[in-house]
Amino acid sequence: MFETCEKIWINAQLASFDPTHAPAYGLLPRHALGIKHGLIQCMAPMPMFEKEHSNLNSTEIVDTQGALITPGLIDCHTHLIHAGNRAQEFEQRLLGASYEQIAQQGGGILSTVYATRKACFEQLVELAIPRLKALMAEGVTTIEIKSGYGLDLDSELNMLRAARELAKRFPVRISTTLLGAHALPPEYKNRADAYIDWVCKALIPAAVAEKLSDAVDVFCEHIAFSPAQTERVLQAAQAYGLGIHVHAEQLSNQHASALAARYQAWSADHLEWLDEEGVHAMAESGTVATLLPAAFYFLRETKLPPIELLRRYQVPMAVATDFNPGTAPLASLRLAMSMACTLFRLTPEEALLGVTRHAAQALGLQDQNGQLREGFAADFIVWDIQHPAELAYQVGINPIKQRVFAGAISHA
Ligand code: DI6
Ligand code: FE
Repeated sequence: MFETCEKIWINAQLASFDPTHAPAYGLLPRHALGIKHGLIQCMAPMPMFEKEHSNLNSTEIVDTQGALITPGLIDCHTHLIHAGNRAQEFEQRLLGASYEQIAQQGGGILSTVYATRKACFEQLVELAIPRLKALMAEGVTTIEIKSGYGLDLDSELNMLRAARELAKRFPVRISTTLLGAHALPPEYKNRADAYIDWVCKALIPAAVAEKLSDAVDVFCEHIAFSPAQTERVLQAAQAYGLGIHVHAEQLSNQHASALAARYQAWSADHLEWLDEEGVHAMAESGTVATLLPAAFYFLRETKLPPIELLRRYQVPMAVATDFNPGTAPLASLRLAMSMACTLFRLTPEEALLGVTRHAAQALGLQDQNGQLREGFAADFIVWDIQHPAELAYQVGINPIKQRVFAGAISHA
């Protein structure tokens, strides 16, 4: 079993998140984990490893001395690529303006659009690097990145190209999402249907032709796009075989989650205003509920997503940063996990599932990421902690011993 591995981590506690292992967190005490060709090749209890040990003289062995290993963390909803920042808007909101008021007056998302359109490809990449490094440093190995601050052909495609470029320059997996329907660009003022037409007939095909997007997203909201407009984008996404995410039920109940479920969306995201019908529809379609507690926190929202209903219907819950310059200037998935626990009352196990197995499912990667399992990607973190709950509990301490991406140690 172990003799063909390139490298073996031994004396580890594995928080596998594999649902076939019964105990909480899929915990496997005192195990060895071997990798080959960037994949997990073998996982077995230490006595089994010890039996084979004498035949392993050329294999590299890392003694973790009882450390905990989890899958690499997955941030399944970010707007990592953009220019500019909105600190002044943060200030305006604290002086009493609402997010909707600022958006209706032409600020909000559009102010980031103006800044992003001015930036060239290389600037977009450079601006994203510190954000990416912050996430990677705390154990993130897969990140979803959306467009949506370009809203014209060149700027949208440039955002996606910049996102793809990050995966070439850094040891990280990037899943890209075309969010052309994020806001109405000024050129299309009062012509939202014409803009949606253009998104479906020009923007999506162009992104597909360059293989720039893995999925499509829409901001379905009274300040953005209607359910009917959202549905047209989902139809186009489906026709091109792309994954689907929807920004749903963030500020009001538009029944966007049920709509997303009708299109077998990978995820519906935010969900503060989600109702039982929507939860039921998501359960039926296997759509992941991606919770974004940082946006809730920064907007000082009070309406909580229906966690109890999501549990009752067994809808998988993911947790992400939503890193963006408006509602979630937060480059810490660990803090998002803590917020999911303290603000939304997820258990630490739910929060961790939300950044591993369920986050992988939200990106259509459930067969290769988000679990420690033979045949899955060798993306994992060796932590200097005793119990996985510590990762949701403690903030501001980074207990990473090793970050392993596709089998290679990339941070020690
Ligand atoms: N909902 C959000 O929270 C972000 N996008 C969205 O549709 C906010 C984006 C921004 O304000 O820049
Ligand atoms: Fe978002």
